[in-house]
Amino acid sequence: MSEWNPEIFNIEAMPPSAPQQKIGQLPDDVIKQFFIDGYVIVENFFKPEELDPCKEAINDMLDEMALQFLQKGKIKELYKEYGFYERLSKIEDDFPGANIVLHKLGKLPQAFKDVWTNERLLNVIEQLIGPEIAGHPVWNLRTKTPQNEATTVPWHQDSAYLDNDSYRVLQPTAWIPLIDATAKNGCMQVAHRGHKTGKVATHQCCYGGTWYVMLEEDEMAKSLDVNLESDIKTCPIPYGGMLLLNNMIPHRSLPNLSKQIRWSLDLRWQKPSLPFGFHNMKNGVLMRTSKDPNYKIDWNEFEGVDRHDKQREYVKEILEPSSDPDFDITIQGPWMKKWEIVHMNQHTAKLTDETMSSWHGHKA
Ligand SMILES: O=C(O)CCC(=O)C(=O)O
Ligand SMILES: [Fe+2]
Repeated sequence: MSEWNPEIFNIEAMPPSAPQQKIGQLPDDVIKQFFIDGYVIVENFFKPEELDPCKEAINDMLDEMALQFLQKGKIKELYKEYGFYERLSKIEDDFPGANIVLHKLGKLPQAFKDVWTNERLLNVIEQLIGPEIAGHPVWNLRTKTPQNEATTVPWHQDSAYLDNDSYRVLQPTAWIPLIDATAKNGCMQVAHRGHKTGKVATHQCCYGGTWYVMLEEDEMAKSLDVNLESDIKTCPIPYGGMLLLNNMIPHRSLPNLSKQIRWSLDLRWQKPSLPFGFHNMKNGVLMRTSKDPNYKIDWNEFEGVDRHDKQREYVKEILEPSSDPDFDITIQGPWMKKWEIVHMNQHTAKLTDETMSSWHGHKA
């Protein structure tokens, strides 16, 4: 099988529509848009009572984290009165790595599970990948604080973070903001139809002072046939809506120029029988199967594996032990072995020239 499989990501991959629509399912033309354009915006999908618990869960995490930071002398006060949209920024003013600590927590509160396995949402995912559905090990809570390079994600295709097995697996993402996401507070941009070749273009590592891989615009134009003038689409999403992304679509998030935090969740799914592409470090979690209509999700194995620990282990031969492991504010992972390192920074600091040249002699 070749590395490039457009038919896995394009309209040929659309499952036949079922004779009867299930609750929450979207009209065929919306599903078609996902396969033809590589993304689709769905407004008014979630009720406030479905998303509000995520905000409460995050507030609880912030409470716990602030207390720990205060006890360790990292912050001056708890800043509780600042609330969901500003508190983390205040914490970061005292301790700039706070957003990274939170991003890495990897804690999956019940409220996030409830959204990820929401019946209407899984019914939509069924329209994209069919009735066998697993949650993908890579999911994120994004803590996009204002004016913060660390949370401004550059152009990339999600498969650039995964191993090459993922190049032949459709892995749709739901990007779900916990605030009205706008161009000003850093909503997403996509490269319209940039998934059509089914290719993963050459990425580089790492963007500015971050751990993110990046896809240069020239490369995106050349390899993925993206017209940089007409294909870049900004995707504002009001609270309650979501952006469904095909895993081959190039996307980025704009800088947050507002005063509030643009929180979001990104959740992924795929067929459970196919490789997850996460460098054999963590499997997905079965969420739905046509073989058992009463199937109950078992989270034990999934929750037993800390993705960020595994990612660090993968590159451990070149990492020095952290001096402050509770509050390590660097992120490393396999993608740093996969792409050329063009910027060194605190996340890549321990990757020596020698190690890098031996890795890139045998590119993944
Ligand atoms: O939320 C962001 O800023 C980036 C999200 C992203 O890259 C993704 O959901 O795959
Ligand atoms: Fe992404």
